[in-house]
Amino acid sequence: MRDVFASLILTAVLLALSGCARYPATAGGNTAPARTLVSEITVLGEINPGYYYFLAIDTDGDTGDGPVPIVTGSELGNGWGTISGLGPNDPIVEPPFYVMYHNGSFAMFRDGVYVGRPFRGEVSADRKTMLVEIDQLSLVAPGAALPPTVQLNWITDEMIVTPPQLIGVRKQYDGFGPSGNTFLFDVPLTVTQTLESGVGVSPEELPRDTTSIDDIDMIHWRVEVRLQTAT
Ligand SMILES: [Ca+2]
Ligand SMILES: [Ca+2]
Repeated sequence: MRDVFASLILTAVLLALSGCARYPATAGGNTAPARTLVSEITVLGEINPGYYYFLAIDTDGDTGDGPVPIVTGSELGNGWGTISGLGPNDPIVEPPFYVMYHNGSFAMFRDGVYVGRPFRGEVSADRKTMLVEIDQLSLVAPGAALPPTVQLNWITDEMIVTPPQLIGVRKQYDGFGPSGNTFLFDVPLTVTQTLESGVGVSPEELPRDTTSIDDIDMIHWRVEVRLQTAT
C-alpha cells in the first residue's frame, strides 16, 4: 500500500489565458462567484453513477504534499483518499476539501462535513466528461483566508474500501499520472490559467494504468482558475 504515498508530482505548465472575454456572467442561472476553480475529467468509458468520483483538494498551503488514493492495507481511513507523505503508522488524513459524485449527485465536503452542492456539477451528454466548478470561497471555512495555492487530484473508485470487512480487498481506482498516485502540487488561486494533461510538460493520462474498469479510467484532466474581472 505504501507505494501510493510515493509523492511523484506532476509538473504543471501554466497557460495564461486572456481575461474576461470567455467568462460567462452566469452559470446555471446563478450569478457567478468572483473567483472559481473549474476542473473536468474525461474517462475511457462513461461516467457511471454506481462508481465514485472525487475532486480532492488540499488547502494546507504546503506544496510538498497533496491528495492521493488509498488502495488497500491496514489503514483505510475514509476508504478512498489521504494526503501523501504519511509514515506507515500515521493515521489517514482526509483531504480537507472534496467534491464527490455518486448516485447521480454532486456533494461538497469541507473538514469532513457536507457543505452543499458545488456551484456547477455536470456530466456531458455522451457521459464521458464530468465538470465541477466551485466558488473558491467554499474551499475554506467562512472568514478564513484562502491559501495562495492548492494541491489537487481526481480520485476515482469502483468502491469505497472501508474497515473491517474490506481490509485486504484490492479495488480498482485511478488518480492523476501514469500510476494513478500523483497530484497537481501547485495551482495558484489568484492567476487566471488552465492546466491540462498532455499539454506542455504535464504528461498524458494513459488508459488502463491502474484499472481495467473503463468507467473510472481517466484519460484526460483539466483545471482552470477563473477570476471575474471588473468591467
Ligand atoms: Ca499540501
Ligand atoms: Ca488513467
